Amino acid sequence: MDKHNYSTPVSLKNIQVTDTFWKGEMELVRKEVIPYQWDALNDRVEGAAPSFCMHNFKAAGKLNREKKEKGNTFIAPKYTFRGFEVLPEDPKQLKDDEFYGFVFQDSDFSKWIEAVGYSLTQHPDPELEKIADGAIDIVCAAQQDDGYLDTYYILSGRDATFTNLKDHHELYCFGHLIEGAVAYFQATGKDKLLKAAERFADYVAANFGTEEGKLHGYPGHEIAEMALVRLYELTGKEKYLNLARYFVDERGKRPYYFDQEHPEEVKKGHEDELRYFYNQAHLPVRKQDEAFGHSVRAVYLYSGMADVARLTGDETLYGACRRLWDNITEKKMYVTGGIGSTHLGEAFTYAYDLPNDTAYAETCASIGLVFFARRMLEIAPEARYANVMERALYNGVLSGMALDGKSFFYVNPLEVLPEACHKDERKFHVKPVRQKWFGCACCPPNLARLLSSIGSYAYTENEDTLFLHLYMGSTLEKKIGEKTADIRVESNFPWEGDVKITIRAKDTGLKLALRIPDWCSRYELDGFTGGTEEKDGYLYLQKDWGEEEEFTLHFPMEVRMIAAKEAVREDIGKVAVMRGPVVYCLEETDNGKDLQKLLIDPELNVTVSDGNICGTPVKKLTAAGFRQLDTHIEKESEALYHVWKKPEFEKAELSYIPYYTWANRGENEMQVWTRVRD
Ligand code: FUB
Ligand code: ZN
Repeated sequence: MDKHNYSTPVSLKNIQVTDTFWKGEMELVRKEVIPYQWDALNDRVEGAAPSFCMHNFKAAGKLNREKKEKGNTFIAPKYTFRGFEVLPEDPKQLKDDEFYGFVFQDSDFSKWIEAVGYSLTQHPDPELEKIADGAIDIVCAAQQDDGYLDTYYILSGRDATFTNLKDHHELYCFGHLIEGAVAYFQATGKDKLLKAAERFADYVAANFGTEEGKLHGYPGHEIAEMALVRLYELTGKEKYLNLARYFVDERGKRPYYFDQEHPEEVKKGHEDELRYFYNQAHLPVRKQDEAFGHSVRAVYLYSGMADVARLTGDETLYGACRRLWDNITEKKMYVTGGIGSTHLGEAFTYAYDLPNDTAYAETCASIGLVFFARRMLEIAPEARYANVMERALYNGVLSGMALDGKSFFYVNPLEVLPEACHKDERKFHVKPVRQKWFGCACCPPNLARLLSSIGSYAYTENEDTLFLHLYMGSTLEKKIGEKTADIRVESNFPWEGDVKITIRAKDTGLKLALRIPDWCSRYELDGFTGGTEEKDGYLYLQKDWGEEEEFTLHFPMEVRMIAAKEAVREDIGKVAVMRGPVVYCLEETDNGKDLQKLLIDPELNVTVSDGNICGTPVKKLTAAGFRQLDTHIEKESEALYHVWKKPEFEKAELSYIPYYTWANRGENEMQVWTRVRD
């Protein structure tokens, strides 16, 4: 793929994020989320759904010890499942040799340790490191002599290992373990967990592949693909890349591997190509051009495909990634960067099906979209990827966490009527307030690992070029040959559109590629004296740098009314309001009840003001608008229907707040899409 322009994320060790916005999020993760999640993993959070995560590792470690002391006396317990969850008979009396919780509970630890690793690169913290080392000891004690490390099967019987790849998440937990281990090693240089992950990877590599005698399966929930690529990039061991490539290549081939595991699925009579779309295993990946099935699984797979395409130069695979990217972002993505519009299967549906009040838009899915975007950028710096990355980050991702970092959304609707969440079964998945924790707690630790590594999404680099995909205050070091360039970015994104860049890069030949956001119709570059060129939404700057130089970019943050394509039935006649990359919404607290009665003035008469939500500074918007009055029908005032009359309106001021800050002031109505008065 010579025609591409590869780059890789800048190591977090070479970036310090300094701005109030993202540094604030990282500090929340460090001070609130990481300690809170450690308590949650140990089931110490009063009133929160139990995790059982560390319990399971301890139980598996105990079994290991006993096996060594007394020989193998283990009898596999019989578990009672609810879905993929094992519940204790008495939650207050856990048995110290039994597994509880979802089959993928191990991954909660892995995501937590990954977040800890990233956080330590920005803020050394010996106390936290000590807790993390202790947790790693507990996890590693559970590892089997052959390298296997998944507590569900260790505790329920190893003879069943790899017998339900489709549903039981062994390879998902495996992938997360690698991600956590790599991050912790990169942050601390400590390799205990990394070695454990490698031993597990060696075990998986010895068991999977096209060779006779090996299993020809692949993960039911993807992530191992991109994790193995990370392990390969760290260790240089080809076998990990080969395993990632094998998982990508094998997926969806006929006869379906999952048919052997699940003959009952064949008997259900699904047409072949409908059978495994939930797992993106309905077709070989290179033949896929529409995003289907479970949305988190999908974007994790596409991220792994992009990684493999980048490292192997596989153009056909890259072509599939591009088609899938276009399909998602042109047909199946909310204005917030949310994806996966139905709770049934937490999945994508059909083109333009983007209901607002029953939306699923799982936080993890937007996070996965960010992963996919960054990987596409690593192949080719085209601003369309970074634009979506930014959209998802400031909206569908951040909405997943309360402003105090203490509660979380799994589902991110674009319209909420609290009564419906309580009384309408179709909307039970939509919560009107964030939850402390979840039995299936995939989203909170996923947020923690993304937010604490945000710098590696903002910047990628190749030999001589630094790509600025997102603007955030930070300082960076970039090596160019034997020389080092220092770059300082000062910005008050997303509230102000000015970005000041200071460069100390004399004799380095440093080039900069600055993304021009899709939300600004014009921009200005002040104080730069060298050569400039625009390509694929990036402004390339090149010059012989002096000792220290500074210049400024101005991206005007205009307020815009955004309309959806008419094919999106739910949004026709309505607009979402955006300022810069931030999507805004109306909340009942500021606008009264019955938000459906509000209309915005098409002239967009709007003022921007400084405000705060629960102490967090934000820009608020006030737009001229109207409230539709109830139609007055004499004698029939309680009638549900009446003969249509020209509606009447009164003037109203619409108070908008950033979407990601909604539901921080108690339970109330919210809406993103608002009607426009003709
Ligand atoms: O299956 C593991 C995780 O739980 C998925 O990634 C989430 O969507 C949730 O289903
Ligand atoms: Zn999730």
